[in-house]
Amino acid sequence: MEANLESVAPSNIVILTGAGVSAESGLATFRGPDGLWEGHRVEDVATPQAFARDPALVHAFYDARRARLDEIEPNAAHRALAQLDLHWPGEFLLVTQNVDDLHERAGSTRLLHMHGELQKGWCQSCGERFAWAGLMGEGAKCPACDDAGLVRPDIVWFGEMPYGMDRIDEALQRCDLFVSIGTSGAVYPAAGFVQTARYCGARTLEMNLEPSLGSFLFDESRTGPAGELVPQWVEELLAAV
Ligand code: BV8
Repeated sequence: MEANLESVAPSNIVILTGAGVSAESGLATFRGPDGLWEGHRVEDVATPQAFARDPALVHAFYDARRARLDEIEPNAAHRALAQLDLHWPGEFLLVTQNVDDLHERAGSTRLLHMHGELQKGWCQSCGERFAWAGLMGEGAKCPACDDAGLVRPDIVWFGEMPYGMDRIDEALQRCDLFVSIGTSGAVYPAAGFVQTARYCGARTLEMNLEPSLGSFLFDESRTGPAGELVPQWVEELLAAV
């Protein structure tokens, strides 16, 4: 008698989050109604070419977003995911496309920022990466090599390789539940994770304010605000542990 997959509790979980999980904390998502990103076209602020063309604009864009972090708090979705991380006995990896620090501040530890972090810098002179809290601007000095003017935000821009891809692939191949939360499914390779998970036999669940571009790829799709859906789902899951 084959076990009904629905009744089998998952053991290894991979979760992918996007800008939608931070929306209820007050952070703008990337594709607002005007398609602009805080008033900018993505190609003007989130590519290496944009940085080479106008470093002052790109630094101002990231300095403003980094400063915003002091004004916001994690929301119920971040807190529920941190609780799941804390209490889940099996393998667990939260992969976020977000560059804010809300998952950490809610208590998540098994966490990977595949697109980098607002609160990190990267020296183009010595290659070191380091914590960065305040304004960076064009003349920032590297804390490792002291060179000034060659520090950039440690953010993965379009056309750059996301971080942790080997670890993510390994986790996707081992997971039996993949959950996507608050992402439009517009950006690769993150938008392709659901296909890898399905190919490796995992069940797939999407929770999003509206069906994403890849909704048809998910076994189950729940629509609504993450701040409501995620705590409900975590409660369901932990009740079965
Ligand atoms: C790569 C950091 C290859 C910046 C980001 C041509 C040339 C080069 C590459 C490409 C190319 N054509 C295509 C590509 C690939 C490209 C790509 O996918 N482009 C897209 C636009 C087609 N990808 C890349 O370039 C990636 N790198 O491919 O490298 C390579 C290979 C070898 C060697 C070198 C390189 C790198 C992509 C990373 C770019 N950086 N972020 C920053 O943050 O400042 S991406 C950016 O978009 C953010 O990280 C964001 O997370 C991500 C995706 O957006 P979402 O998170 O999904 O946000 P969005 O607003 O779109 O959606 C929010 C969703 O939430 C919505 O669905 C909404 O309904 C929902 N929502 C709203 N409120 C709520 C909610 N849900 C629940 N509750 C709510 N309350």
